[in-house]
Amino acid sequence: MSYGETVKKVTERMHRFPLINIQGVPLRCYIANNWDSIWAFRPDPLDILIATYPKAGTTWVQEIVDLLRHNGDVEATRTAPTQERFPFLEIHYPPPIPSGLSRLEKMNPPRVIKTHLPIHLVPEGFWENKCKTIYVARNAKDNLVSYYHFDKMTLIQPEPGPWDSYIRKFMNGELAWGSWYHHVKAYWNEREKKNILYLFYEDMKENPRREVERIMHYLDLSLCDDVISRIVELTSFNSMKEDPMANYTLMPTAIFDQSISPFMRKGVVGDWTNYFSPAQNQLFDEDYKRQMKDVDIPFRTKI
Ligand code: PPS
Repeated sequence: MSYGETVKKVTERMHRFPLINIQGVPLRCYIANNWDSIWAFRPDPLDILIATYPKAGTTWVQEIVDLLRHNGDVEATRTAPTQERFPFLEIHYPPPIPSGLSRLEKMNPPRVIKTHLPIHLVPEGFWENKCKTIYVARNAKDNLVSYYHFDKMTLIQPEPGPWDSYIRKFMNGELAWGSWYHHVKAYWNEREKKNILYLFYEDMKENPRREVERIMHYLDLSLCDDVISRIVELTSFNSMKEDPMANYTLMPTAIFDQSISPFMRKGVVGDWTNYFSPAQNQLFDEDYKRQMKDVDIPFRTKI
């Protein structure tokens, strides 16, 4: 099939897919309908898992990990776009776009695997095989703003609807991949037992070098100072925004319409202040206290 024919076929089959609950978690129907094969996936002990609630900094950490594993050699990492280099465990699309599982089958370990699944839906093999797992969390308000823009431009996600109702859907755990609150809490509670490196987007913005070094140590790597500096530079927001291998511009527009909102949108901490009205902020804060009362995770909404 020619590229043009593939694009046409893809475009015809894409639409805003409904969500279906899997164990209380709303997932795109294509993921839910393939749930058994996702759950049965067995990773290799050398595979690395990058787990996040959507829009928390996945792509950024993927790029850092890839460069760390290749000693900062950009020629070795910029060989393919993000979605090809880092198989997305649970993703399924209408054919002919390959699923995460089919990409995984074609790659040899160690693979750097992306997931947005909450921890109770991550296939057991990751924990049995003691795979290294990096979790990135982002403060709820910025995460929500980023997700809102993403849902506008991702033409296979449910329609985000008006901003006010979107906030409520977020608070109620009704968005794809479910509750942000449950997600960040469950990984937090398991981080020591499962040896998960738990990172914060805000820490990465505040001091990227420190966080790159933390990732490096967690992966049992040791790179020289110059290479670390180079990786910090290559994974800055501005560098990645310009890099077609990292900015998702090679994703079909039938899936990501970046004319609506770019994937690499702003990349800042505190953008939520441009969106929440005082009343929305108060409602959100009161609900946040209720939902997060059983845990003390040091989230920051400004740096
Ligand atoms: S996804 O679709 O869930 O995989 O998205 P994800 O990569 O988790 O999150 C996208 C947001 O992360 C921002 N981003 C970055 N911020 C700072 N520095 C770097 N290098 C970087 N790379 C990606 C991206 O801009 C999205 O956030 P917003 O707030 O929408 O800009």
